[in-house]
Amino acid sequence: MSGEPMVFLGLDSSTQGLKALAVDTEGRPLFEKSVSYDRDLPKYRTEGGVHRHPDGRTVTAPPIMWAEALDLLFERMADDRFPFPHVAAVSISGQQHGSVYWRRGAGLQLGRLENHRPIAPQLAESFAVEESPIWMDSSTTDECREREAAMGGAQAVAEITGSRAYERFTGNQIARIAKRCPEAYAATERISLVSSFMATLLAGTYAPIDWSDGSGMNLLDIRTKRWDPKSLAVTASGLAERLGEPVPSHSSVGRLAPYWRTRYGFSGQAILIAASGDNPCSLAGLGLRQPGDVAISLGTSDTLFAALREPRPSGREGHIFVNPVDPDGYMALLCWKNGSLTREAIRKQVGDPDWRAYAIRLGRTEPGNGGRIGFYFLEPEITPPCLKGGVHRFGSDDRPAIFTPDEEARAVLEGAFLSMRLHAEGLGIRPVRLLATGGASVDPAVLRVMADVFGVRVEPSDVPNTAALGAALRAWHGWRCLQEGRFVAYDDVWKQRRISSHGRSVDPDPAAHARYTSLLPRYAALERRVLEATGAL
Ligand code: 5FX
Repeated sequence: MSGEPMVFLGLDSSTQGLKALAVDTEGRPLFEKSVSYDRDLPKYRTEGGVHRHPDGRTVTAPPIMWAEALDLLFERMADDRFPFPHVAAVSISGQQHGSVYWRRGAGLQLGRLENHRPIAPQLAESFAVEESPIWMDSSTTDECREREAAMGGAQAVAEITGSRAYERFTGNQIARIAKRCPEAYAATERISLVSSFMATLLAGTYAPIDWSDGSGMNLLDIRTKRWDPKSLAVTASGLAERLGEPVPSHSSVGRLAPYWRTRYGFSGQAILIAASGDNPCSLAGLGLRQPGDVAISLGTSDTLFAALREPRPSGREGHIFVNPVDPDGYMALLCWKNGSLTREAIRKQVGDPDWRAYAIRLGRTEPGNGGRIGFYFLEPEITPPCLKGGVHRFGSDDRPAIFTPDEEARAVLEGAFLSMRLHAEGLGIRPVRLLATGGASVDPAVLRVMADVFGVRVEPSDVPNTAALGAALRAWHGWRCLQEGRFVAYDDVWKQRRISSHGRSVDPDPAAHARYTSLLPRYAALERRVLEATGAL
C-alpha cells in the first residue's frame, strides 16, 4: 500500500441500516454508501430495522440480517469502484446495548468462511438466540430491580458501572435470556455487542468488546475497566468467559479475514480497530474534547453527550461511559427514546406533508407556546423513565388541555429540548458550545428552538452521519497509535483534518431563552406529575 493514498473506513451498524463512510488522511469524507434493512432486505420483515413483539416491550432484530447487510454494502461499494485495496484501517460504530449470542462451534465456523459464498448462509447455524435484543427493548424491569437489590441500590450500581440498572443495558438482557431460555444461554459460547459482532464478522474470529461500548452493559467497572465480578455474578453464571477481555477503544484487534480480502480486495495489511457504540463514535466524529462541549444528536433516539474528566454517575438518570478516544477520560450520555419517529408521528398527525410545512406552522406560535407544555411518550421513555406510553398535555394553568395542531407542533419540539436541558443540568452538564447532529439537525426551525432553550449558539454538523464519521476517524486514530507504538492524543488526529465540519450556526434569542428558563421549573413539576400518574415514581 506504500505510496498510494490511504483511506480510513468507518461502518455504522445502526438500528435502521448499515452505512459506510471513508475519509482520507486529511479527514475529508470521500465516499458514502448505505443499506436499509427494511428496503434492501425485505425478507426479514423489519420495520425501522426491528421486530416489535406483541408485549409492547420486547424489541429485537436478527443478527443474520446484519451479516447479510455487510456483504450487500460491500457489493454496492465495489459497484461504485470503492478503492478497497487502499483501506489502511477500518472501525465500526454499532447501535449500543444490543447483544448477539454465538452458538458453540461458531468461533470455528467464523475461521473457515468460504469466500465463494455469501457470509449469511454460512452463519445460519451460528446463533444460539436468533433474535437479538436491541436498545429499544424495555422488557427487563424485573432483572433491573434484581440487579439493584443485589448490588445495594441504584446509586451503588451507577458508582461501579456508570449507570443505574437500565432495561436496555446488555447485562439485564443477558440475565433475562439466561433465566427464560437457559438452554440457549448454555449453548452460547460467546456474547458480542452489535459493535463487536460486526468486528467479529470482519476479523473472522471473536473480536473484543471495547471499554466505551462495554460501559453500556451494567457490567464493566468504569474505573478499573474490567468486568465487575459482582455485576457478572448477579447476571448469569459463566459470563466472564462468554464476554472475553474488554479492550481500549483505540486498540488494533487484528486484520481482515481472508473472506473479505478475497471477495472485495482489502489489503492484507488493513487493520481493524476495536468497534464501539454509536454515541461514543459520534463523540469522536464531532470532536468533543473540552469540558462544556456538548452535542445533541436528533435521530431515532435523541441523545445528548459531553466529554468529561471525572465521572459523577447518577443513580437517577444518565450514563457515564469510558471515553472512546481518551482511555483516561469519560463521556456522559442521556438518551430519549421518543426522538425522530415521535416528531414525525406528530408532524403527520397535524397534517403536514413535510418538514418545510411544519416549519411554517411553527412560525404561527410564539416561543414558550403560551405556557402550554406537552409530554409525548409514544414509546416507553428512557429519560425520564416512563414505561407507560401516552401523551400528556397541560395548559398554562397546569390543567390537562387540548392543543390545536399549531400548539401541538410546537409542544413536541419544545418538550424535547426542555427535557434535555432539565436532565442534562441534573448531571451537571451546562453547554458552553452546543453541536447539533442527526437527521433533524439540518432543520433551522429545530435548531432555533434548541438554541433558545439552552441559551447558547448551536452549530450544526455538516456531516449527517457523525457515528460513521467517528468510526472512520477512530480507525485513523487507532492506526496512528499502532504506527507510533504509543497512545497518540486524539487532538493530533482531529487537528490534522483540513475541513470544518460545521454549517450555519444559530444564535439564541435572549427573550425566548428567558421565557424557556422561566418555564423549566413548571416543566419539571409537570414531568413529576406525569410520572406519578403513570406509576413510574
Ligand atoms: C444509547 O444509550 C442508546 O440506547 C441509543 O442511542 C442507541 O445507541 C441507538 F442506537
